[in-house]
Amino acid sequence: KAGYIGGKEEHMFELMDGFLKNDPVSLQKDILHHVEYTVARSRFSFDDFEAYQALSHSVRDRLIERWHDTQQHFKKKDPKRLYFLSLEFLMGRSLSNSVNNLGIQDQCAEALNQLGFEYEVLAEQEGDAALGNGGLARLSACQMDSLATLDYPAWGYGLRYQYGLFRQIILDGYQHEQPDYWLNFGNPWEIERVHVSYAVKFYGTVEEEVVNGEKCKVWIPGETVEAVAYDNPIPGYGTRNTINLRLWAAKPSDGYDIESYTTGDYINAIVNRQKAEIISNVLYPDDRSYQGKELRLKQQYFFVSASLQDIIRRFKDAHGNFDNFPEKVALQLNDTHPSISIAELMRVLLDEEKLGWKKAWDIVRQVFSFTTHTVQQEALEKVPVDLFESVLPRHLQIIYDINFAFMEELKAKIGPDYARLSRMSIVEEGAVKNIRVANLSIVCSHTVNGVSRAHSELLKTRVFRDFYELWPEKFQYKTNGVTQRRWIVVSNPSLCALISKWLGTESWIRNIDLLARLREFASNSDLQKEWQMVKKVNKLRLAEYIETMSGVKVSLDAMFDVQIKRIHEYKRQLLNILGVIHRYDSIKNMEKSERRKVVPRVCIIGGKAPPGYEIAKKVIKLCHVVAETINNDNDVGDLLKLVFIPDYNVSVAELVIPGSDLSQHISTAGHEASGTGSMKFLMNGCLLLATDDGSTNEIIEEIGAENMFIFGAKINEVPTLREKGSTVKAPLQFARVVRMVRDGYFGFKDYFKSLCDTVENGKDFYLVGADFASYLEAQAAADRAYVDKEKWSEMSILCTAGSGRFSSDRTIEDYAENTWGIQPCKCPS
Ligand code: Z15
Repeated sequence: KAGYIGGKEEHMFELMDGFLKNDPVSLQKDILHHVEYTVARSRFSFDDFEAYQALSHSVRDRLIERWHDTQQHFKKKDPKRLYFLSLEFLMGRSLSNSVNNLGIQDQCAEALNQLGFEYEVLAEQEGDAALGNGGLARLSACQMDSLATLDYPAWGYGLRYQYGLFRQIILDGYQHEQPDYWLNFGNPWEIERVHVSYAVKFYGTVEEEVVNGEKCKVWIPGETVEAVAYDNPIPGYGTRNTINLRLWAAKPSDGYDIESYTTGDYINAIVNRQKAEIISNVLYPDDRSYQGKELRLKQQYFFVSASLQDIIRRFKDAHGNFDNFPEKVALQLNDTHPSISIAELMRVLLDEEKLGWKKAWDIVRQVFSFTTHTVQQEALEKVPVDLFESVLPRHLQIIYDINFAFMEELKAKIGPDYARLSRMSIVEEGAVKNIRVANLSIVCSHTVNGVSRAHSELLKTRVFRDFYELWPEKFQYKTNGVTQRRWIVVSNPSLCALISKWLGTESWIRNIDLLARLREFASNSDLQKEWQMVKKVNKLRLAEYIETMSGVKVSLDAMFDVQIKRIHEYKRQLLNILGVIHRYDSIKNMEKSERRKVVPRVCIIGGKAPPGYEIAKKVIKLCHVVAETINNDNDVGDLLKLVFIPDYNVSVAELVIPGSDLSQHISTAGHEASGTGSMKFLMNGCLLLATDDGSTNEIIEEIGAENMFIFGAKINEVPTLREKGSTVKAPLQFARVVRMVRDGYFGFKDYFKSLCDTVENGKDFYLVGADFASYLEAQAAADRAYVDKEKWSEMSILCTAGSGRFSSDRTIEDYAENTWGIQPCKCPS
């Protein structure tokens, strides 16, 4: 066999001299090797970035070894595998995460030290991989970490965007977008697989043919694009298992000759072929408004088609027919974005594998599980039928056939309730006919998951009520979680060390339930002092960052109050800013003597507005002008600062979260499906100021409402409050702060008019005014609590101690057991 010299495995090991070693000297040798031969710099002169590159390549080598072993082991055992399909993964940085999961941080630090470099400084050289928008995308990344750590035989599949989420530049307080050139300096964390590539087809026509006396449909595509695999190894923590995130890039296919009669023809032909790459060029930057764009549909189908070809090839390598496909393959749909894979699998089984409708359908409905991340009707994807027909004509037919069968089945069950039938149909009739991708996903999946308990209730009673009544057994929920490896161990090393010291073990990094044992020590004054020290160190780091980014000096004695997330009206950054204005106004109106009682605050806001979302962009501008006024007012001084942190992303979050005292999760009840930011703050001992939305009530169960600041309308109160509209009296303070903005206290009067209009004159869809009074009360309660340092520390410790349920390890185990039916498959070390 090729590669085996003399067919002896032992000899292979001799030649390789065993595996790469992780002692400092071996690491040092490898780093220098990569400086010379990979980075091609002299080992006598290289800078921090080049050292980062060389270190990364050394780590990458170790990942590749483990990756090979893991894949080999999976192949041998042939377990049921999970394929996690997602159009977005927000991986952030890889070096620190990989080094931590491999358990070689101290050795790397020592190796670098002797070469005159500092590990932490090198880790900072890395830019983020931001192939996603927000919560949904970071959730995928956290789940990949848990899948690897828990030894599950899983693969991630997605798209390798040339440009990730835009860079946010703030000029004069306005957001501007710049392309994210993340690949310009090379990417050591991916392995290009030029030989793993598949043809993906678009457009064309469908014809009927008779093959062996049987009628069948043949798709004659009009365009072919090549999908090339890029593998991103995902190392587990405390295990050799290293799984794969395979991302597809579009390349022109080399299948056709070019016939040209002039030089111009020839040049144009090449240039046109190059346009194929557009498909994987850029990530769509608004995560919940879909405009029925052709490119978006092509992105979805492109990654899904390549992934399924890859999955089916792997399956066929080990199995003679499709009988046990459902026992070997679980396909997870991360939101509706990859749902075209349902029609694609059906098409492959029907048209290519010739299994016949019944058998194909039987397989399809056993393999897909679908997770939805939203409660908002308008966030549910729809694809215009015309568009579908032009890009994927055969898939449209298949969807029609699925829908026909479904409608028949439904009619037989519920009778001629046409209103309901039309609500549940996969095809939306009307002026513009649409495919309802969510309906397709529900009909064809064996399980529909929500992302928190409250979300699941809303799915059952509102969003997908008709479907729940038809198939109650399909509906489950898995409350989201985040990985403690990144969100404590990597981003908050001092807290990590402190936790391990008090628990007397590091096992909580794999077994998060152990965190609960911190409760025992919550009132221990030694722990409290050390806990405060850790917070102080992290606040210092954050304060330095704030000063560099915005020039504002902040006091470490102030409470750091943080809201970082995408900017959306429903997340109510406006409520936060109006609250800050109220605080400012109150301080201004105080006697000097009264001011001494004010608890100093640093209010920190960060997040990106979707480029086309005007109101969200105005919120950013408002934050800047209010900050300008407050931060330069000598009456206020250190009592209040407001800062906007530009270009919020995963690595900024890693810096900000550990340095926060209080964090805000203040969406209008019934709008945030889960929220995962809150979980990261909890793990880091930050108190939450939150509405009863998304996963908040599950957090309350773990932490206790007495250790949180909960306010605002409850989910069930929201519809009534909305109906009452203008008759709900917003408090006087609310009218006053909105008036300040309207009257131009902070300037830009005309510009902010439309923003103010969203919360006044009976509109206020997101109930900013209705919740304002209770918001201020919750803020006041936070002030009172902050004054008592011991009490605050105890609450903070209890937050960390109670955060265990919100580890993605728990989420993934639940999925494995109750949705995917997969077992761990541990690679021997
Ligand atoms: C997104 O980040 C989320 C939902 C979506 O429908 C889209 Cl398109 C993007 C978020 C939810 O808003 C958030 O509540 C949830 O925690 C997160 O997905 C992960 O489930």
